[in-house]
Amino acid sequence: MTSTSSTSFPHAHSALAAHGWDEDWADAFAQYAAQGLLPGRVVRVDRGQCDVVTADGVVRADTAFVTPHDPLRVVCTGDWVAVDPEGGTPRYVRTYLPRRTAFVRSTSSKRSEGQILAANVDHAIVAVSLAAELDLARIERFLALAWESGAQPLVVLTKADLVPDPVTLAYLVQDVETAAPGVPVLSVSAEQGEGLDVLAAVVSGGTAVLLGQSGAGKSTLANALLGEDVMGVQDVRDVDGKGRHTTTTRNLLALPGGGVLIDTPGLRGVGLFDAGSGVGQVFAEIEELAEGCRFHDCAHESEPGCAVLAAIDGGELPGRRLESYRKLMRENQRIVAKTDARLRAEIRKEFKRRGALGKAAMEAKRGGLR
Ligand SMILES: Nc1nc2c(ncn2[C@@H]2O[C@H](COP(=O)(O)OP(=O)(O)OP(=O)(O)O)[C@@H](O)[C@H]2O)c(=O)[nH]1
Ligand SMILES: [Mg+2]
Ligand SMILES: [Zn+2]
Repeated sequence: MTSTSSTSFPHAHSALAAHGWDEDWADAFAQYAAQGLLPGRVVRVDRGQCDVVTADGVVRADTAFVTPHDPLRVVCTGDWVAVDPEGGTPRYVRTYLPRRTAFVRSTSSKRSEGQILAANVDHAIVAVSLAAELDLARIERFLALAWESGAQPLVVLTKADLVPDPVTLAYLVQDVETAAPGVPVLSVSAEQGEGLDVLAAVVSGGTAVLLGQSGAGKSTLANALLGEDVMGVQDVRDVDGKGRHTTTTRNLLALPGGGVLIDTPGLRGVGLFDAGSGVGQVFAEIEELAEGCRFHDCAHESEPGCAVLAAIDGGELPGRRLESYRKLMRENQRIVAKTDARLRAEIRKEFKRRGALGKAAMEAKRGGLR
């Protein structure tokens, strides 16, 4: 029988502590500890099963008991879970603890469904390769999801060794900064070890997730932070720097200097999923300016007294920012409307079903009286 004290903080095994276990998680887990279940953190998910790091080491566990229908309620990398204390392989995940943060994107533009990419993340690192031309709109999109997740975003410009001129590099960093208010922007070179100390300091506290396109250099960074080659890395093949999806699963790794890192497969695109407040944070300066518009529902198109347009005219706000803001806001509204429509349809169906049940029950009763 597992004693509950062995799973409660601060007596928890160092393997759990190294993976982010703290007093609050121990409190949230107390009810499951009382049932003799083991706490663990999901380090990888793979077709209905997952690897969970526990005080007894990594165990393989099946997720069948945990809500399989709602894609946002499936177990994902970074989750804290309760697993069976003993049994064969795989054991079972009985539940997961309420998430502190969750990085969610929409799976495709046709179906407004959310897909959860990582849970319980403190730092969302958007990795962007300096080997290709900067795409600020793409960075803004990633940042919207990052803010929405509840994590603190960070942009890491990788492969800085490919931009040998320091002045050019400084301009590139500045460009990204204008697209990322409130977000630290770092340039690093895993090749030359530059900027890695700063990044290591950021990720040494809490859990960080590496996001970005394939070939951005995420796994190379993960290896550099780990101090050993754990993640596979492959040469970028195409001339456009898009790479070829070397990493195929999301992997959670404990760092030697403290902190936890999740390396993810490259994302071709990230669709917004109910990320209205995230978009607002990415364009904080526009939302701030908008408070000075004459009309509170100003669309910043041609209205008189528009403070946003005035800022563009005055050269303080790049027109590109307003365009990008509009585009992401519109996209988000479409997704939200679609989700609402789907929810409404589901509720209607549920009412109909209940209505039918009620009618059947009434008829059965009448039949019984007859
Ligand atoms: N010059 C240079 N190349 C780098 C640097 N970091 C990574 N690369 C190269 O970029 C290519 C892709 O790196 P990966 O780390 O596999 O990229 P990834 O983001 O993990 O890619 P996916 O797993 O497909 O998402 C490899 O050829 C790396 O050697 C760097 O600092 N400088
Ligand atoms: Mg990779
Ligand atoms: Zn306006």
